[in-house]
Amino acid sequence: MLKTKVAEALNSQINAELYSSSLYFSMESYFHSVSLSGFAAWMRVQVQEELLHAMKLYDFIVSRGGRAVLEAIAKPDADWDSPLAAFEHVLRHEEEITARINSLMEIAAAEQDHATKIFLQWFVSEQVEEEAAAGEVLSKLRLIGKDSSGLFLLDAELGKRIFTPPRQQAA
Ligand code: OFO
Repeated sequence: MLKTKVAEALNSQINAELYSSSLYFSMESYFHSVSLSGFAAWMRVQVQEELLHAMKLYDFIVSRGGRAVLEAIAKPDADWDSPLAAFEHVLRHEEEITARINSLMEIAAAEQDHATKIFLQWFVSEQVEEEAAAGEVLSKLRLIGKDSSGLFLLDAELGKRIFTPPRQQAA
């Protein structure tokens, strides 16, 4: 059975993951509005991954006899000054999520909840990948600068990203 502090922290993380999903859905719409369909496709995969993160938390809470409680999701930004500004936001956001996962891990450790610590290890590793993926696109955008042909090449590259369905992911 989950202790109250751990259950509350896990529930709060469901909300954070749903917000991440909403933020990236909003970015997908922004990229469509500036005719960068590859960036938009990259964001759609990100939306799906964030929903998966929320569902993993939900399933874990339920499997431990807890009750998943859903709350209102904050309204995400709708516009960014440039693709660079959007990806600066992505990296900043992922760093905030990493900090949240780390503090969740500390709560689980303080409560001596070893099962939750093991479960959260997947999120710790995932955050390394999330920050690396955002950082890579951000670095390329900085190199590209105002070169529109570079931007279109990156758009084509990002458009190749595909979502790996949950059953094929190492969980
Ligand atoms: Fe982007 O990793 Fe979840 O929130």
